[in-house]
Amino acid sequence: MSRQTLIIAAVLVALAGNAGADRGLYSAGPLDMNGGGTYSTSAHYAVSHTSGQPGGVGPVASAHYALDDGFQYAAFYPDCNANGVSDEIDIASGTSQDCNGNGIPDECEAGLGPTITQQPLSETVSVPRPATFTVQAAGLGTLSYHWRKGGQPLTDDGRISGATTVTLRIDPTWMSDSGSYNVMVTDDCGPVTSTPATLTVTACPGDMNCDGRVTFADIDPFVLALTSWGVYLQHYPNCDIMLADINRDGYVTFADIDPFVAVIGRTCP
Ligand SMILES: [Ca+2]
Ligand SMILES: [Ca+2]
Ligand SMILES: [Ca+2]
Ligand SMILES: [Ca+2]
Repeated sequence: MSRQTLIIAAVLVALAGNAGADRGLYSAGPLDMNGGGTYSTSAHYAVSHTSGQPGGVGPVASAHYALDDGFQYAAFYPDCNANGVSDEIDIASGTSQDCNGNGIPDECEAGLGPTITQQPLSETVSVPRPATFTVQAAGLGTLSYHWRKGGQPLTDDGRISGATTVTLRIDPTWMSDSGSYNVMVTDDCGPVTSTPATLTVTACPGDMNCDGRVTFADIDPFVLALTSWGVYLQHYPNCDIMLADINRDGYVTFADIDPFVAVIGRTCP
């Protein structure tokens, strides 16, 4: 075998990046890519490094080796994460994760995680009618969901259900539920976040307790809104004091009393 450098790809890929373990007996396959060498494809050769540690910068790195007869070659191997170690060894040793099993370390892949096939849609509801958001997604393994409002994770309570399912439901709604919602969907390869959907909760003027109707029960909160702004907010934090601005002049004043009386008995849309 003449002393020259060949490029060896496949057979020695698994050797690269692990200097101590590289020494040993290997079969050299049909590797004479420049045609200059002749050697047995069945013989075994002792392998040793000739240029120190394998190294290089991704996506491909190389290591130089010598066979026991002094034959030189370089082994090239995928090194997408540029750590000087074969990506195959990275994955086998647990240095890198390969959630989708395609042999490429996760840190080298963009767009991992589920695909959202149906984004949640914005919605407008009249208080206290229920609101729902739904998402559909596909991914690897078991999918999990977590809905968020304004980026803050939601948890199920007396009004909110399905916070960790495909469908979020808020029943009854409050005016304070208005805002931006999205859902984080996670599969074996990690999370993705849906586009935001806006919930708009409306109420009709005069519905001072936000129960969906204007009745005698709204008189006391109307008076509170008129006389004691702070006490109203304290008692009806999830409603809207500006619902007392029946004449829509931007202020809650005595001028709203007559229009308020006129809407008592009204059913909101
Ligand atoms: Ca690597
Ligand atoms: Ca992968
Ligand atoms: Ca009411
Ligand atoms: Ca007014």
